[in-house]
Amino acid sequence: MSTDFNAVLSHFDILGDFILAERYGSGHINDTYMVIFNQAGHPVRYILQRINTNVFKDPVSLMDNISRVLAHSKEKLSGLKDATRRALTLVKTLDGKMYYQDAEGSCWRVYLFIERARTYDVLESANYAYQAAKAFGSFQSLLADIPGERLHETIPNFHNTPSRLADFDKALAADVCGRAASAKAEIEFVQKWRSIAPVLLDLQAKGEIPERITHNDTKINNVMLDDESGEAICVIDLDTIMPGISLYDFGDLVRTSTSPAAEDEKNLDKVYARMEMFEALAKGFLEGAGGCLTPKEIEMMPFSGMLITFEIGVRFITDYLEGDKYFKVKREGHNLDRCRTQFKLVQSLKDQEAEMNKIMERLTK
Ligand code: ADP
Ligand code: GN1
Ligand code: MG
Repeated sequence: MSTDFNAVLSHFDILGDFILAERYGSGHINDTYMVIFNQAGHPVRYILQRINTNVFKDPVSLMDNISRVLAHSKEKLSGLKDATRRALTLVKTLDGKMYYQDAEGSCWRVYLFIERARTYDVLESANYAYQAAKAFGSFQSLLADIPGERLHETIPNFHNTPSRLADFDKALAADVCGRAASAKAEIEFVQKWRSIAPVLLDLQAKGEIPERITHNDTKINNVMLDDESGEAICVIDLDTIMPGISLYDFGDLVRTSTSPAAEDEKNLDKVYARMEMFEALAKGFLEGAGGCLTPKEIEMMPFSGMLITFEIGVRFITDYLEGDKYFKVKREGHNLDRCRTQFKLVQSLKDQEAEMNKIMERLTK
């Protein structure tokens, strides 16, 4: 069914005349559109998103988290030049709400468009990796003193790797699409590696690593880099901000920035972990977090890259087995291709574990 964008946008407090809306970005979850309004003769862009309520079942709590995080960010940025490029800004609806729910039940939100900056799906420069990790590290320290109650868990057990494995086991046993036979090697990989799943949660349960407020989706295309300076100016995609472990955020940076290949690359020879990227990420994250990480958290940074890459690989193969119900797919076998790159990267990280530990020693002495 085609969307009447003019009608949806008429509920938001935006000046001028609607010109166009087009699909934007490469996120796997929400429907994102770049929209243009004519304001006094100038084209002004906004980001319009339909929240994926199949994934985020409670949009009220979700938007409550985001509003609180953004209010806190704005307070910390107050007085800084360019504050509206350094944190997302929600455009309210005409009746003062943070999102609009249409007659079909779809939930829509609008952000100011951050101009003269962009996201990358694959990184080429170690400086960008450093910048991005520094931004996510300082984002985590920014969240440390958010006032009020504990944030809502927008997706319960989001980074609970054992629970992701339990979902995989169920999907494999059911094999509803008859696809298990085409993923034999990947299924074997899961079985071989599954013992790493509880490591971080066990450390947390023993009190050896703390709960923090984390972003939980620090995929490299969830931070905007300034076109001119290359500085990571704005952390975006705030839907999964909730209590977590700092290593989830570092691990996902390793997953999405160390390989020179796309997440869905078919030629696995192109997928491997670049140690200069790992080093840049570790340096940036340590600096950004501003000394708030504990020795145990720092020690586990190399491991976290393997764990999160494994976990997302497990989620991709689970979705493949279940018939591509969660992640957006563009081709046959897309989720299996994604799973394969993840497992190849896990192995490459494992092969270079000693090197990663040496890098950490160098950075922390
Ligand atoms: P998803 O949850 O589907 O990944 P995102 O919130 O990450 O959705 O948005 C998808 C893409 O849209 C981002 O990777 C980024 O390129 C672009 N984007 C999102 N918000 C903005 C913004 N405020 N200004 C400019 N581009 C944005
Ligand atoms: C999804 O929304 P996006 O594309 O930034 C997913 C992440 C996965 C990632 C894999 C809410 O992230 O958890 O790691 O795809 N987001 C959600 O690329 O499930
Ligand atoms: Mg995203």
